[in-house]
Amino acid sequence: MLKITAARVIVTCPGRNFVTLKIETSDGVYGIGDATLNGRELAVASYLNDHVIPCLIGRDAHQIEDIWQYLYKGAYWRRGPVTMSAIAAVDMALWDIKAKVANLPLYQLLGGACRTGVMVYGHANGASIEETLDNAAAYAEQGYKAIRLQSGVPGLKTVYGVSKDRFFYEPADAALPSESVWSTEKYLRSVPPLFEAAREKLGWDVHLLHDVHHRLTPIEAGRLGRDLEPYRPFWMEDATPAENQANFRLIRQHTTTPLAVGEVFNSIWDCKQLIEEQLIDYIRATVVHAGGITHLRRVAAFADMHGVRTGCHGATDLSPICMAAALHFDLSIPNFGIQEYMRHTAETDAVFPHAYSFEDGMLHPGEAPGLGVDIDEALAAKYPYSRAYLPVARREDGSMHDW
Ligand code: KDG
Ligand code: MG
Repeated sequence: MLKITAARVIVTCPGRNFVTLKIETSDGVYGIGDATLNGRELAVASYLNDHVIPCLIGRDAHQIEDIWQYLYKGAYWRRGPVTMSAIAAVDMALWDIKAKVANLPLYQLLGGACRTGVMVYGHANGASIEETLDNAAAYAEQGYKAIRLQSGVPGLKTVYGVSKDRFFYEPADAALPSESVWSTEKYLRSVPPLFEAAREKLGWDVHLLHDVHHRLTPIEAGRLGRDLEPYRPFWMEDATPAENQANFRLIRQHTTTPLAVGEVFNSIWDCKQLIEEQLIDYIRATVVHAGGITHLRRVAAFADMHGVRTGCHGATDLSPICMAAALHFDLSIPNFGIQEYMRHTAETDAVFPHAYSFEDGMLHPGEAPGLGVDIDEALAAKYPYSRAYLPVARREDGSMHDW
């Protein structure tokens, strides 16, 4: 038995907040897991400290599935982002430990590599179409095979997905949520010209993606998807809020643009109908918010039966630990589609030294045993938690809009 002897939560803010769980074992091997839930970080830290860690001490670190079931079924209160992020952190740390004990990179324990690397997409954005496409051209020059395009909307001061920096994007930018004004009409007019200009400038050999960020109704999303069809986007993401999974039937009836959804999902039950009825093409649930590697593998296997591929969320609020976990997962499953890759800042990379690397539009998790990522606790301690929230959106008449 490999006994769990200690576990602790490390909260750090090297440019943005991250929550990390570190689990130690009787033979000295430790594992780490990401528990970051953007804007609700301390809720997960408390869930782990106050309710999970006391139940872990003394258990066998090798019993990953049993511990997952124990934390999921045993708590009585199932699902939800706080619970599932906490379970995910435990799960990642335990897989890290198991692979370190085996002296293998984690993907080998997950069945070995199905591909040579993981195709990623980068984020190009700008205040205008021209600026966005200059940015996209810079990504293409760096070897990216897939690029997400978000552009400022004429008539709106700020828009989701458009940052101040060319290569770093951090949407949680204020100690209390800032307010932005939203107009669906203005937005819908702005996206097709962006994609038309993108194909003219970038050609047809690069995948182009777009994130709607839940801002449209199903019929509006159907119209946008249809308008984008001539430019063959790789996907239209989060077209409409997905609490009501049946909403996607309406979008599907109106467009052949591939649909991706699920970065806010935390359970297979959030996407059961979407996958079963083949209402989507890519499932975006990710390791940290969807119950860890153990649960995400279940989601991927179910998706594979229905012709749905993965496209894991990979924004800056998912720590390098989650990125490493996602890459091992991506490399090992048959129905991988694409992986989002928003680069972290140099400060974040220094706190989380990692073995994964980017080359020619692809990421590879590297060959270090375990997840191949560590946390420099002394450095992490120099960056105390600093509350930061995503902005909220209101329509031009002042009413709240979907994020
Ligand atoms: O925490 C929220 C961000 O991760 C999200 O706004 C980023 O939509 C996003 C994306 O696709 O990366
Ligand atoms: Mg998104």
